[in-house]
Amino acid sequence: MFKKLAFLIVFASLVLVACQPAVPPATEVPPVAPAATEVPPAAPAATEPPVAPPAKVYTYRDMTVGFLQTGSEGGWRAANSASFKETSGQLGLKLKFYDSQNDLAKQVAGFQQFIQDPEVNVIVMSPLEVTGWEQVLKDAKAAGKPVILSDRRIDGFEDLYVTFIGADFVEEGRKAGTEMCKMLEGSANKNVWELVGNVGAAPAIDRGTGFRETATECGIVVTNSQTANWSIKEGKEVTEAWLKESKDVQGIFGQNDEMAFGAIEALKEAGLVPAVDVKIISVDATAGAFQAMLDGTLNVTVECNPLLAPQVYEAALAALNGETLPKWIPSQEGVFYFDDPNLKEIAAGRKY
Ligand code: GYE
Repeated sequence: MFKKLAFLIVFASLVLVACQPAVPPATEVPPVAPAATEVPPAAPAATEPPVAPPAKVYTYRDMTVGFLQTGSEGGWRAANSASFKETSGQLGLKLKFYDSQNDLAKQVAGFQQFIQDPEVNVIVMSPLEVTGWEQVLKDAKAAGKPVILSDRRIDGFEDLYVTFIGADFVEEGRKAGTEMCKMLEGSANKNVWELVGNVGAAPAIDRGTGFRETATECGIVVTNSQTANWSIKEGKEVTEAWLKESKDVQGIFGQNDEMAFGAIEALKEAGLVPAVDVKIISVDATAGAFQAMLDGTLNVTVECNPLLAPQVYEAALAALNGETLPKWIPSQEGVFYFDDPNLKEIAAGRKY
């Protein structure tokens, strides 16, 4: 009986299996491979450092620039400030513009303000003087805020700022010296008076160095040199004072256009003919200098380009994105002459 029963059970189960759909032998179905992107990365071997998430890629819209301007001392500075304000709008970045009113202590205070300001993520400065920046540069670095020097260099501490974008002031001075030599060729006396920018400023120091380098090669003697703080008024006053002492001057070197304009006024009032009796060279090549050349009262102007903002903002963005930049990005500049037959057209095409 038991045997019959056991036979029936085995026979029944064989029948049932046979009736089951044929199950392929279980092939190991790999787990549904998650979409390739879903394959979780193999956990890095314990030795590999965790992969840092990709760094934020900054755009101009992420940039808030704290800009420390020197002040508003003349045509060049006005064009430079306008370049920063207009270009920031075009690029869609936020600009915090600080006017240091040509006061070094105010400029340092503004710098500290931008270090503390949580919105500001990059600092741009046109340094009034070449020294006095060590502490604030160190503080900015500690705060993770890149610093870019615009227009004027400082002495040392290259490791504390990203780059300097601006002119070769020594070369500007050399150009002025070379041109003064040409104009005083054959002159019995070559006495030249120099109107200097604000004391301690890179362009004031370097233009003087460059001028002497080339001017002394043709026997020029700088018989008077004094600061006139980039201004027409002081340029006139200083020249008037010198003229009271002596009129034995064959050339005047104005380290910027405005001081040269002041000298022109003083010469006229002293009965001398500017650009004829006394040759005059300036630096900047602003619109006012072109007008003075067209009027025949200024002989030569050496260009110093104030439209630096596009290059500065480009460097600021690169710095925020961790790029390394050359320590100096020089601006391109020319020399312009009052006797250039195309002067009128050139003047008409100028942006500043
Ligand atoms: O020559 C002068 C201005 O820093 C290059 O500053 C600039 C100088 C410029 O006051 O006009």
